[in-house]
Amino acid sequence: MDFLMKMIEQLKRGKLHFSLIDPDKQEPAKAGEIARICEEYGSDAIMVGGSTIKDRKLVYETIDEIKKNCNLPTILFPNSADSISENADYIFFMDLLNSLDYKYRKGEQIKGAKLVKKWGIKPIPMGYLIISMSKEPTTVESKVKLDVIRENDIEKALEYALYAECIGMDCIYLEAGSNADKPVPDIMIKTIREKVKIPIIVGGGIRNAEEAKNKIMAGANAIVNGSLIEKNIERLKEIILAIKSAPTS
Ligand code: 1GP
Repeated sequence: MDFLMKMIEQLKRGKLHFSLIDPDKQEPAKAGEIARICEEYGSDAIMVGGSTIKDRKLVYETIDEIKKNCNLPTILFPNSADSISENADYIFFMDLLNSLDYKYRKGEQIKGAKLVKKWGIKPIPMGYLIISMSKEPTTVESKVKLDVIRENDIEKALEYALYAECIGMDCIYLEAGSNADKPVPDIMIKTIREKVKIPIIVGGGIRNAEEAKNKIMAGANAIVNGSLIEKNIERLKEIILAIKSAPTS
C-alpha cells in the first residue's frame, strides 16, 4: 500500500509519531544523523520544515542526508513555497486556518502547487490551526497575523476543525508552536475528537512521555516533536514508547 494511504489509515487508527527537523537548525550531515536515531527509536516519518527557512537548496541538502541515513518517508512542512524541495516524498499542503493573512491561506499554496505537481511530491491536504499557549509569542505566532485561539477557546477551535473536515482536508494539525510554554490542552483535543472524524496531529511544546500519552488518549492520532529532537533526543525513545503503548479513546 502506498505510504500516503497507509499513513492516512494509520492516522485514523492513531498512534503515529513524527520527528520534525528544521534545516535552519543544523548542518545537513547532522540532520541525517538525527533522522537515523529517530528511525531507530521508532518514529514513523521525518517532517522537514521550520518558520525561518528561506533557502530551498538547504532543504534539498537536508533531505538528501536524511534519505542517505534513514528509510522513513520525508514530509515537507513548509513555511512558504520557497522551502518546497523536489526530493521530498510528501508535503503537508497546509491551509493556516486561523491566519488573517491571504499569504498563508492561499498565496503561498498557489505558488507552491505547480512545484508540487512538477516534482511529483504527494500532497496531504491539512488544516493547520495555531493555538496560542505561550506568554511570549512563539516564532510562528510572531510571523503570522492570527485570529487568536487561546487555551480556553475550545468552541472556536472546534469550529475551525469542523470547517477543515467539511472542506475535505485529510487531517488537522493543532499547533502550539515550537517550544511553546504548554502544549495544546487535552480537553481541546478531546472535544474536537468527539465531533470531527479526520485525523488530528498535535505538536508544539510536548516534552515528555506523559504529555504525549495524554494527547493520544484524548484523541490525537499523531504527535510531533521538534525542539526535543534538537536538544534532548534520548528522551524521544520513551515518548515514542508511551505513544505506541497508550490506550486510544
Ligand atoms: C512545531 O509542532 C512542532 O511546529 C514541534 O514543536 O518544537 O515544541 O516540539 P516542538
